[in-house]
Amino acid sequence: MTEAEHPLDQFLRADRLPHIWCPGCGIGIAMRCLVLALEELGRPLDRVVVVSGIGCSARVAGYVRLDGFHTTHGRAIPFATGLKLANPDLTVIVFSGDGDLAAIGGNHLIHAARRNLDLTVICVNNFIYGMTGGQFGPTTPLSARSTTTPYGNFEPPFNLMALVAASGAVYVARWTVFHVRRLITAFQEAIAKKGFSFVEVLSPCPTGYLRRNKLGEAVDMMRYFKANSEIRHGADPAEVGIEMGGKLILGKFVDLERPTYQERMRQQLAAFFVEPYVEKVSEEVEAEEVES
Ligand SMILES: Cc1ncc(C[n+]2csc(CCOP(=O)(O)OP(=O)(O)O)c2C)c(N)n1
Ligand code: SF4
Repeated sequence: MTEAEHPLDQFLRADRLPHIWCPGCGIGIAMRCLVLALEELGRPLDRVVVVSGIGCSARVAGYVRLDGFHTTHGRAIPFATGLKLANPDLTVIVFSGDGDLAAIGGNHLIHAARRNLDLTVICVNNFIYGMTGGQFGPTTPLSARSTTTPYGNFEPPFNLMALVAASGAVYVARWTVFHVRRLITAFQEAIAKKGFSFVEVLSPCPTGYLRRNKLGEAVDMMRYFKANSEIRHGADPAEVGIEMGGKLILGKFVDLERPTYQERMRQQLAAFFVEPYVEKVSEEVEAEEVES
């Protein structure tokens, strides 16, 4: 098979390859799951946008052959919000790291969930700041070593599932890069979901996390994911925190309906303004396009 015949050619910017990821890094698996999810969903690709912040995970926005914004550190969600509000017909996917989304970008994360913006956020959680050399962050488990916690982390980490669920997300799920089929399905469900959906993807960072914690190679982490995962759909998000060396609770924890930011905005403004000051719902736009 030549390079030109690669089955994912349609989805990848070959001119941006080779990628920057270390051998054994899990981000590429997560990216592959995303493009397979998009392929199976069959959404028109010219209406799908991937937005990222900065980090190893964030590189995905530049590698996929879709409209993409590789934005500033922590600010993927504000850029994505602007895109969605300006063009409600777009499918807007944020793909970034745990540090980007939950540390510097943590405020944007909780408020996007509270507003129930119609976005899908895919968060690669490798428990560390990979790109900048393995500093600890808000998802680093207690006692884990990093370049900035050489004697072990003593800051309690965020349980991202509880954080986004409590903030108002309507779809909340966690898988690992070992569970590829489940991950593809979760991405499809999250993308199809109207409102704020969040998928946490546990992934090995052999360079910044595994080595420093003497956890072996990437394949050892995959074995760990396989042996220590328990699928518990519908589990209370507050009960699925991650501990160093502990059991990983995976599954779909939240899947509910509530009005999106734009639905509430339309409803509220329609009482005061007339078109074109009130945004049209996409079915109306499509109906007009067909008529004209
Ligand atoms: C405003 C700003 N602060 C800090 C940085 C440095 N920086 C770049 S990526 C990064 C963290 C990346 O970690 P994460 O989001 O977990 O992604 P990973 O590299 O692990 O995939 C940091 C702190 C930056 N680029 N901009
Ligand atoms: S530093 Fe870690 S997260 Fe970054 S590419 Fe290497 S293995 Fe992946």
